[in-house]
Amino acid sequence: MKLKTLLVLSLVSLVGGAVSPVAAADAPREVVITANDAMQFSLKEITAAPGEKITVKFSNIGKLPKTAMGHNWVLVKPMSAAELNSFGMACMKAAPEYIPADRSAVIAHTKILGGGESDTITFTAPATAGEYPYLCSFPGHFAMMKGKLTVK
Ligand SMILES: [Cu+2]
Repeated sequence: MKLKTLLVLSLVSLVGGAVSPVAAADAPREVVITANDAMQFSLKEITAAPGEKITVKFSNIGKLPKTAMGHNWVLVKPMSAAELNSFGMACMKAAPEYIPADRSAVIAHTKILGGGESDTITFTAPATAGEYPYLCSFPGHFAMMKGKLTVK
């Protein structure tokens, strides 16, 4: 009898331990992304649930100034590689933040950051499942600095 009680208690504590504390429904999930002087994002793939609130904590961990090696994080609507290329070209002409005046394709973006700077943004993931590209739109970077947010 005592053993049985003990077993039940251990089971309860096991189950309790396996369940991590659930964040409040409205609290955004935090995603940390860094970029460096070698033009690399630390994260190339992010997965989100449709409509999930996400906070991106983006940091440029490089040493170079923003005029030489600025980085941002720009999330866009689903598009082909050719369209993404055109978007990147349009960004190049949009100094100093490198976000085109026509923002219809832009879902969310951070500021352009120099070495040691960071920016935090919160956005709502699209309600439609799909692959949403992200890139750094600083001139010459998007070929190397890109990734995707998969909504499913
Ligand atoms: Cu960059």
